[in-house]
Amino acid sequence: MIAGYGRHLLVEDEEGNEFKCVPRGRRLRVVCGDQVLWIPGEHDSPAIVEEILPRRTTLTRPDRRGREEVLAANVDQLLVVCAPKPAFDPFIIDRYLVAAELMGVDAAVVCNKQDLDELAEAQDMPGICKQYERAGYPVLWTSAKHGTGTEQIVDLVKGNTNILVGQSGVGKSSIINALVPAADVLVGRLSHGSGEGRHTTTASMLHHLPGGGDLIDSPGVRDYAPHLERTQDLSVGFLEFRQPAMDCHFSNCRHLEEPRCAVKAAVTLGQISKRRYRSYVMLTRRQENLNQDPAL
Ligand SMILES: Nc1nc2c(ncn2[C@@H]2O[C@H](COP(=O)(O)OP(=O)(O)OP(=O)(O)O)[C@@H](O)[C@H]2O)c(=O)[nH]1
Ligand SMILES: [Mg+2]
Ligand SMILES: [Zn+2]
Repeated sequence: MIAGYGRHLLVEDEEGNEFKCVPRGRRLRVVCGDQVLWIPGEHDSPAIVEEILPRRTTLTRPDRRGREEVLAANVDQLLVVCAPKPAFDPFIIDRYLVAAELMGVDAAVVCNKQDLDELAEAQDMPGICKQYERAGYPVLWTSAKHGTGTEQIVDLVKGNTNILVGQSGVGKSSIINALVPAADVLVGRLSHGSGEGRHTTTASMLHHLPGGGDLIDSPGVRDYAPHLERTQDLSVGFLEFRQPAMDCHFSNCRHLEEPRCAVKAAVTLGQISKRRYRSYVMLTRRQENLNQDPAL
């Protein structure tokens, strides 16, 4: 499935022909990236999606009632886009990276709008993004406006399915337009008052890149957290904790109040960023609160 607007789906067959489809029944929730079984419609009616094939990976978030909502399926890599404007928010990046680790897929950070570099320095964006590099993630510096740095994205996405995620207004759709000229996706200005994005993209859409690989444009968020299971070990979501965690005194150490914790020692020594550790603690508290309030 390459795009969906409510019950109106756009499905592509193996030859690349696109078909308008509707799902069979109300319960079938098809998402971008899904592989589906479908049958042609009779006369002028749309084709019908009968079944969703098993999903290799799912990108999720909790819905309003705290249940798992799938945002996209079968992606191999998350490209987390950030920018100096709208206001840089590294906690959102951290949470997408946790989602990638829990999904078992690759992730990279794309720092867009580098043509606005004087703002970037003011907001500590370069320093924080270099920490992601130290943690083990590829970090790309791009300007979708000038088309600079975007060729690194081409290399990174070759041969697999990727999704652009991040705050509204950071330039996800602009990156698509820079890489797929024929796409001509609508981009939106930031709002004058708040400087936030305006949620211009309202549905995910998959694009084929001329150089190979698929790239899904997704609607921007104000905040993001993956759907969490109560018992999940969230420290696996922080790549740079893994090595030191092997030296914790307790093998089931959660790196919170436990004595002789090698992760906390690495934070004290400056080998792990304090901000990333705080982010881990915040997400762990959120998981603990799930028992009291499933809507969190
Ligand atoms: N200066 C500058 N502006 C950019 C760059 N990339 C995008 N923009 C601008 O940022 C604004 C938002 O861009 P979009 O591509 O719509 O952002 P988005 O992430 O797709 O936003 P949503 O669809 O709301 O999630 C537009 O005014 C773009 O022209 C860039 O590299 N430099
Ligand atoms: Mg967009
Ligand atoms: Zn520990």
